[in-house]
Amino acid sequence: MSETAPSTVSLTVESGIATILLDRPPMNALNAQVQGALAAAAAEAGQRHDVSGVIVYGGEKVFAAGADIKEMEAMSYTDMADHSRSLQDFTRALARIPKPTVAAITGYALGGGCEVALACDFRVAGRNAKLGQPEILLGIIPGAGGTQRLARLVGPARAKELIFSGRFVDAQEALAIGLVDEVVEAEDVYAAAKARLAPYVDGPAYAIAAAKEAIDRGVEVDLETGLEIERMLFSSLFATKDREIGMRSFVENGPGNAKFQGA
Ligand code: DAK
Repeated sequence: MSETAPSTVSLTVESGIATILLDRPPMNALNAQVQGALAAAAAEAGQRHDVSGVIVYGGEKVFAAGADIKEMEAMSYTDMADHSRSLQDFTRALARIPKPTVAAITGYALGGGCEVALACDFRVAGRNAKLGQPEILLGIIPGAGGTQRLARLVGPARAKELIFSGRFVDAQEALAIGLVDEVVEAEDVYAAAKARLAPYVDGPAYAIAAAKEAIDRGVEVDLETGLEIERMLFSSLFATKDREIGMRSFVENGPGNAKFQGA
């Protein structure tokens, strides 16, 4: 186990799964310090060889109610213009973790909090979850990927309705529109997120990373470019030990029995 320095964001690793825990009561508002610590924790989890998957969790009561409005209120246009690119880095750093990631959502996931969840591969929500992009009620729009990732996940019309209105979506509606992947009792959210990652621990890490990159880069580009990305990543896996192990195991023992090394 290890911990990053700032106490508002901790990184712990157990049995191949890293947990990035947000801990800034009462609402886990994402001030600049939390955003920076979150980006650092994501980078560390992405690099560590003892990590096969990552959970982002805000504890049993709340995921995160968004960027710290009290901090943002004091900012000028030039403050924001100077810092908005580096501010976006916290969701970018999460999205670029080359391993499966899950947002384990209890309570509110609003604004920047919803954007953190959108930057993960999967979202598990408690029945008490409320998700939304209420920035419009503050006279702004989502700034950490919400206009882009929400539209890609639930479609442009639904994303527009949610972002224009700023309304909150409960867990059942979120499941129905594909905003979350699973709904469980709030106290079971963390365990469900772990269960979702368990199949990938001891998996072929480079192949999983290649699949994630091919899909994430592919949805940004035209089909021909996406197919080329896939072709190159596919070929690159022939440099891995796990490709040899996987095919030899199939030939000798049939499908699904390979013991991968993550190499
Ligand atoms: N920031 C600061 N404080 C917050 C907060 C927030 N986002 N959310 C809640 N709090 C504080 C409240 O002010 C209150 O503080 P005290 O009065 O006790 O000092 C305390 O948390 C408890 O909140 P409430 O009393 O309001 O509790 P309720 O249960 O009645 O309501 C609520 C909970 C979450 C529904 C409500 O607090 C609420 O609507 N909060 C604001 C949600 C929101 O609007 N979120 C979006 C924020 S804007 C960017 C990157 C990211 C962003 C922008 C740019 N760049 C890269 C450029 C992101 C923007 C946002 O997320």
